[in-house]
Amino acid sequence: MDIRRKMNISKRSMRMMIGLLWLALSMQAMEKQTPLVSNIYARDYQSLNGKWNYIIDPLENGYYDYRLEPFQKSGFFENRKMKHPGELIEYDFDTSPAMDIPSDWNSKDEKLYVYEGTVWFRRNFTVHKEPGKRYVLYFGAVNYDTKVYVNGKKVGEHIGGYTPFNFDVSDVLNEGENFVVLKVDNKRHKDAVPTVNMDWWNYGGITRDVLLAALPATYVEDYLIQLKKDEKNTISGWLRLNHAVEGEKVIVEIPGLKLRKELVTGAGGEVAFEYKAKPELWTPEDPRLYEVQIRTDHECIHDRIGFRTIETQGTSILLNGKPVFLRGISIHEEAPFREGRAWSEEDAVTLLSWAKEMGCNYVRLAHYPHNEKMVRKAEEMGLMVWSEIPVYWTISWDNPDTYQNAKNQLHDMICRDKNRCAIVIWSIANETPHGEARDNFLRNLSQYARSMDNTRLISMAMEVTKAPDYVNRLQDNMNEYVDVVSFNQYIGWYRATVEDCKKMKWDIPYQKPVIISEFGGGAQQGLFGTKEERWTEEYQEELYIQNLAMLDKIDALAGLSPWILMDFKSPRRQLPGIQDFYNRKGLISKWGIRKKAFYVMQHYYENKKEQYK
Ligand code: GCB
Repeated sequence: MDIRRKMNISKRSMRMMIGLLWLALSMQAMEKQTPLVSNIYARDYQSLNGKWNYIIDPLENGYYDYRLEPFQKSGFFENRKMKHPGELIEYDFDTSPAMDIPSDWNSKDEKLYVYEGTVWFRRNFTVHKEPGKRYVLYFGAVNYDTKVYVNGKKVGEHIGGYTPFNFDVSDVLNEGENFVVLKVDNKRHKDAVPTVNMDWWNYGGITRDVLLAALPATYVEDYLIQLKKDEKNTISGWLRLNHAVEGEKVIVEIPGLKLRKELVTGAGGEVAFEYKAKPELWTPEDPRLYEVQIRTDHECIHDRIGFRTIETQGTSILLNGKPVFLRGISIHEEAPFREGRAWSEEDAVTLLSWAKEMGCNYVRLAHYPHNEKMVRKAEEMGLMVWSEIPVYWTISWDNPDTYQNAKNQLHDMICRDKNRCAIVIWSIANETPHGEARDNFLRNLSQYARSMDNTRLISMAMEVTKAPDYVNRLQDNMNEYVDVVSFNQYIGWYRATVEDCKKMKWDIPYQKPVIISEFGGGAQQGLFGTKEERWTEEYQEELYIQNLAMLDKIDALAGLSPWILMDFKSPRRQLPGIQDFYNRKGLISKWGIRKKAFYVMQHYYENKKEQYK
C-alpha cells in the first residue's frame, strides 16, 4: 500500500510536502559555504569595492516581521522597487546614502560612531557570464554576523569579523545586471569570539575587499608549498581541486629554482609533491621570495613564496637553524592618518615601515587576523609575523558553539596564510583567566592548530602573577601546549611603579623561549613634563628604559612586542583631553609623530641586532 494512504495524507498535501522538502534541500545546497579559495588575488576577478548603498536598521525591521518572525519574502534582501504609485514599500536602497567599501561604518557616518547593530548594504554590478565558469563571491572580512543575498536569494552567512569567506554564486547570477545585499550585524555577544569585553573599537561593516572571482569549472581551490618539516633541501606540498576530479594535469613550477613538476590529481582531486631543492632561505635581512606558478589547462595561478625553517631549541628560537631575537612591536589593524580600520596596501606599508624604522624584524598582529595585504607586505619587507585569533579575556569556555566559532576562525586564519613564510607563530589566545574549562578549550585549540600546521610555533599571551619579594611568576597549565611561552606585563603602569622595575625578579619554570608579548604605558604625544607625571612622553620614555633593563634579566628572553606601535581607538579609554577614546600606549601618534619612547626601543633594537649578528 502506498505510504500516503497509510498515513492518511491527501495527494495535494503530499505534493506540498515534497515541494517543501525540495525547497529546503535546495536552499541548504545553495547556502553551503564554499571552501575558501586560496590566493584569491591571483585569480581572475572583478572588484566589488566602491560605493554601496546602506540602510541603518536598529530594529532589524528588514529581517523580521512585526511578530519577530524572519521574513521569507519582503525582507530588505529583496531590494524591492515600487511598481505603481499605490504600492507600500518602506525602504529604498537607491535613495539611501552610499558608503565607500571597504571601510568601517563608525568612521564613515557620524550616526554610526558608536553604533552596534544591523546595517544593510547593497551594490549593483554587471557580469558577462562566460559559459562553464564558476563565480565565487569573496569577502576579505565583514564584522561580525553577515547574511549574504544575491538577486534576492540567500547564498550564505558567516560569523566572525576578521577572517575571509566566500560563496559560489554561479547559480543565482544573472547575465548582465545583478545586485548583492548584505545584512551586517556587529552587536557584541557574551558567547561570541571576541566576547562583549575588549580594548579596541568594534568597527562594524564590510571592512575588507569584496571580489567576484570568475573561475574555471575545475579550479585549484587550495595549495600548500613550503620547506618540508626539518629538511632544508626538500620543498613539499599539496594541492586540491574544487571537486574530486581524477587525472587532472597540474604543473607546479618555480622558475627561480629551475624546478618544474607535472602532476596528476588522484581520485579525491588532490595531489601531493616533493622537490629536492636548495632555495635561498627567507630572512628578515634578505626576504627572498620565489615566483611560483601553478598551471592547469584552465588557469595559471601566480604566487610568491619564501622558504625558511622555524623551530625552538631549549630557550632559543632558531630561524633557519640560527638563534634569532624577535625584535618586535604589537600592531592593531588601525588606520594611520585617519579614523577607522586599516585595510589597504598603503596602510600596511605605512605601519610596517614604522616598525622597520624602529629596528624590528618581527610584528605581533594583534588581536585577530589582519588583512592579507598586511601579511604579504610584512613578508616582502622582511618582518616575521605572530598571527592571532580573538580569543581574548573572558570567553564562554563552556559553550561548545563558542569553541566551534574560535576553531573556525583558527582554521580560516591558517587556511588563508599557510603559504606565508613570514608567519612564524600562530597564537591562540590573549590574557585568559585560568580554569579547567579554559584549559580544555585552549588545549583543544592548540592541538587543532598543530594538526593543521606542524611547521610553525604555537603560542598565546599569558599573564604573570605577583609573588612576594618582587618576584613575578609565570604559572600556566598551557605551558605544555605552546612552543614559546609569552606573557603580557604592565609593571610601571597598571602595577607597581617604574622605579620598582629595578627590584623585579622572574620565576619562569619552563625550558622554553620567552616572548614578552606586551608591556608599555600611555603618553599623549606632545605632552611634556617630568618622568613622574603620567601621560607625559617623559613618563613613557622612562617606563620603557626601566622595563627593558628589567626584562633583559629574563634568561630565556627571545623576543619582545611592546604595546603598541600606534595609538588606537578604544571605548574603554575615556579620560577627556588625554585619551578621548584612544588607547595612548602607542609609540607613534595616530598622525605619525614619534613619541620619545619610540627612540628608546630603536636604540635597544640596534644593540640587540649587534648581539645576534
Ligand atoms: C592588555 C591587552 C591589550 C590592551 C592593553 C592595555 O593586556 O592585551 O589588548 O589594549 O593591555 O592597553 O591595557
